[in-house]
Amino acid sequence: MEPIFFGKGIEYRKEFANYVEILSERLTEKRFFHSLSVAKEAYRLAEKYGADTKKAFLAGLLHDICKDDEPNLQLQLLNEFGIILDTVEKSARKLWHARAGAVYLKEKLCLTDDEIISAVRYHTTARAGMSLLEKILYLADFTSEDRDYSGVEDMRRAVDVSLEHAMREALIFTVVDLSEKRMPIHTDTLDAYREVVRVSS
Ligand code: DGI
Ligand code: FE
Ligand code: FE
Repeated sequence: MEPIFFGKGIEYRKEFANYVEILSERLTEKRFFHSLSVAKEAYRLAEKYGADTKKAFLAGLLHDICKDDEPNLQLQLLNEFGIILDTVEKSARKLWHARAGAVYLKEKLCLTDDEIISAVRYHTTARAGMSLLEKILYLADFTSEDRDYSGVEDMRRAVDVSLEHAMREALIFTVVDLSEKRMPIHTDTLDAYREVVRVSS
């Protein structure tokens, strides 16, 4: 099962058939559908906000490429390429797939586009000073058609208002959600939050 693509998304789906094939082998059916849905949404947002639609599609497609790998396999990949995890990353294995994904794309799939690799790296935590492509991937992951968490409709409305507004809402949502679950929050997430949520006088 795949989402229905529109416009140039149809061409990109064909152009990246090799990557889609790799994903279909690496991911569960649900995660595979999610990845294609994020590609579709990232393409839509790129068109709306003037980013490179092809890069956005590809970043969406590949962003969770390591998500269904065993945690130990993800760690092994990170070790193999000399990635040192910080304290929060060590304790939160959900953060590993973003770092592993970036390494996998560069080292295993020989992807050379640093903008896409960086968007994948920061798609889970966000960070301060994000590029347009990084924001688009981060938000597409929140608003893709397969998402059904409570609050998703608000986020879909926010993303059509402006990227700035949506980033603010998404980061507030994340910080509240992680705090309620008593989870450690990564420094990059807190830096991103501080950047977009400022005291108004
Ligand atoms: O991979 P997806 O499920 O599509 O989405 P994602 O890459 O945004 O991952 C979301 C998960 O990552 C969710 O379970 C919360 C977790 N997460 C995101 N930021 C942080 C975090 N976990 C911790 N402990 N700290 C964070 O800053
Ligand atoms: Fe992810
Ligand atoms: Fe995702």
